[in-house]
Amino acid sequence: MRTFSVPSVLSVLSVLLWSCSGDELGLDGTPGSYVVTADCTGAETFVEGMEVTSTGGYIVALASASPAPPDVGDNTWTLQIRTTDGPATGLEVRLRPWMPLHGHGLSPATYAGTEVSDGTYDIEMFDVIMPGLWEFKVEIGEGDEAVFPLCAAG
Ligand SMILES: [Cu+2]
Repeated sequence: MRTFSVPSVLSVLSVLLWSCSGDELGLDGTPGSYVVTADCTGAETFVEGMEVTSTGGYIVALASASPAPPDVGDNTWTLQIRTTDGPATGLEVRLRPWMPLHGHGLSPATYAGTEVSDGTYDIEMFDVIMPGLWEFKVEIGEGDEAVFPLCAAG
């Protein structure tokens, strides 16, 4: 049986926790136990149906999210996209989650939207890997995006 000294285990944990910079570390009161605190500065409050206007002028509504609000783990979203004339059909839609504080996204980087009815797009399941502020970028075609900055509390 192998044994590990407490200091060596702690130093390995520290390296792991620090390897994704931007998290605040703090003792939770238990010796040798660390808590990663999610930094959600800049996030908007999640509201089902919340809307963002894309750079190209589409109105993108986050019609439903599971879980709600979005959180660490598997997430599924339904978007409703429209213009002032009505539902926007036939769009190429994908979601690109991005963690601005750490400069990384997910793997795979994007998640396709499938139009299930006029202007309604289901986003394939995506797995949010860590807590904190995420910029959920809805990309429409090329060069048009709407960004939902939301907190994954973890
Ligand atoms: Cu990160």
